[in-house]
Amino acid sequence: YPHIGRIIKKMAHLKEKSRPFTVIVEGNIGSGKTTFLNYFKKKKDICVLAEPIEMWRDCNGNNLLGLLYEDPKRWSFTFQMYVLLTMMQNHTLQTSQSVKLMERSVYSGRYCFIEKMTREGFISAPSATVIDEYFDWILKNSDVDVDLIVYLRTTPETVYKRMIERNRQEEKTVSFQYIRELHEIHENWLYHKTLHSCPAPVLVLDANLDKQSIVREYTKSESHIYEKLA
Ligand code: DGT
Repeated sequence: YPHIGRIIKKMAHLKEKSRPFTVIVEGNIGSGKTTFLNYFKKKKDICVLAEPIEMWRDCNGNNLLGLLYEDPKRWSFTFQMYVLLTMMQNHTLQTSQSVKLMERSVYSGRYCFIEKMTREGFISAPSATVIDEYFDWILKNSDVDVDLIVYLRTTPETVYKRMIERNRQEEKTVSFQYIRELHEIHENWLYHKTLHSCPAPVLVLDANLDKQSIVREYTKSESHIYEKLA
């Protein structure tokens, strides 16, 4: 039945075309992902999806982010499963706009945070297996494909200072060592490419700059994004 093969191919092609050009913005805690997203919010034809942090802070009245930092051993698994769900909701959200710009992704959930928590022993081996089964199922069965990763690259010192200054209640217990290790994981994943696989090409931006100069750095990503709007 060669014609069935042709129809399937055509459908796959149409499906491919109906997905917006999808960009995920990654980087350590405090690397400026929100500022980057806000810059693009003013642009036309871009669907900007911020990280669902407010959902993590209020899951039917429960502050999962707060619980996570209070008692990581007890709450990491619960928190990460919820992160994966809320990220999936952003990945699969339908939009008629040509570009979707997302803060973080199921990929950094798995490759950075779950990685870190498993290494720390906050997620036990059996629980990590459940997460991996779930994550693999997501990759195989849902459209979480991305076209470009913008990596906001920083030093751990810079982001630690920013995190202290912004004074988010839940992050009071986050140590410099935690930030440094998360930095190494991001570096190995997106810069040295020695950890896990990259789901798309990576554009690296210097995100150590202050608010005045950072916009110039952000504009470097515009040509990559705007050619998709043409
Ligand atoms: P920005 O705009 O670059 O300053 O971004 P942040 O720092 O607001 O956003 P992000 O995603 O780096 O971190 C928000 C908080 O949520 C932070 O305390 C780390 C935590 N977080 C984010 N994603 C995950 C995750 O998948 N697992 C864990 N354990 N924590 C996460």
